[in-house]
Amino acid sequence: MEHKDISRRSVLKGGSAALAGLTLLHVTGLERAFGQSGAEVIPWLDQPPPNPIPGGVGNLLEWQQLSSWQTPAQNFFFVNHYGPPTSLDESTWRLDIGGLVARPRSLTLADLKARPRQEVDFTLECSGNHGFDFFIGGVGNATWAGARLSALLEEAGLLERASEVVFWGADSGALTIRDNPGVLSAGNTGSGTPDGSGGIDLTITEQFARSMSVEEAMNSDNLLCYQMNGQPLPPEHGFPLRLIAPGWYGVANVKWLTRIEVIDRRFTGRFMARDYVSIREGQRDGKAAWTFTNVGRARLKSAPAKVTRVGNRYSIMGAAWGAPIGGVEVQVDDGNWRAATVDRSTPQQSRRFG
Ligand SMILES: Nc1nc2c(c(=O)[nH]1)N[C@H]1C(S)=C(S)[C@@H](COP(=O)(O)O)O[C@H]1N2
Ligand SMILES: [Mo]
Repeated sequence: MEHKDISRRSVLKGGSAALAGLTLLHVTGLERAFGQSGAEVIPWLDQPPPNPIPGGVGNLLEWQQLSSWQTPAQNFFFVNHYGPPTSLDESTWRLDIGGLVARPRSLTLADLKARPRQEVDFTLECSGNHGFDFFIGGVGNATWAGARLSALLEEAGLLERASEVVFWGADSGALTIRDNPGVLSAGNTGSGTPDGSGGIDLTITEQFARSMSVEEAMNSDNLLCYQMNGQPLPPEHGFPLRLIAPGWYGVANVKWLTRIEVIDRRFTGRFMARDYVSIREGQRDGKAAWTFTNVGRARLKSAPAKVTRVGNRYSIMGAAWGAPIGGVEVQVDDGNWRAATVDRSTPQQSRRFG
């Protein structure tokens, strides 16, 4: 096969059942999964354009350099909406658990480390990955470790009317609440300034936050995570503590956690109700009807990572993640779909997420 015929659009198709995690796929046998010595990596013709927002998103995975199932922390992509917080000093940092709980808590990192340590292999992917030309490397696979969130929530004692758990990061930034001229919101005064056309702009400083229902938060897979690949969390990935919610898209995995707050209503902050909301047009009674979906649980995805050549033998290697993987088929251009060999020897998430 001529390598110029292989485009990244040759899709890998996944199935269901079995295990999750970043599962490696290989068309012609696993022994060369990451490329045999002497194998030549055939560069993709459709290289992504340069990253236009290097401050907000970076360290993107270079698929054709994939050489291990685990992404080293220093090569792990990051997405920072407000930039990393400047001063998170372990000696003064605390995790506060408050709101609708019987016993509010304020925990040090040592308190969290003294609890049973739980590990999980989890593929973290930004839900925006593949949504923009430059953004195809917003995914990585690591072994995360920390204390079980559910045990801490149980200790704090959720009050009966508790329905939602909010995870607050230490990072914050400016957010303009209403920037659409022409919208009149009666009674909206505060520090807002009339924009001259009936609308009112109000700029606030918002802290990064995401929420889950109590039921979702109590899932025993969720970690208050202080380690990545056996090392302390690096600053850009949330030191000293982040939420790791296996099965959820990146945005749910709040970094630089400082406060967990239990409330009795839906939390509608920026990253729940304004951003990370997908809008889809459908039909109802013959008319266009739009649905709004908050980004939540990850979907099954796959990607060809690299094509290598030894002599005139080509191998294709790729990955599938986001849901249990039953099987994978590969098609090169208009050729037949062919079954890929799925490497199940790589560490996998110990628990299926439901
Ligand atoms: N506090 C905080 N947590 C955050 C973010 C953020 O900007 N601030 N970005 C989220 C998004 S959108 C993604 S995709 C993941 C990325 O995690 P990483 O930067 O460790 O790869 O972190 C999530 N957690
Ligand atoms: Mo994200």
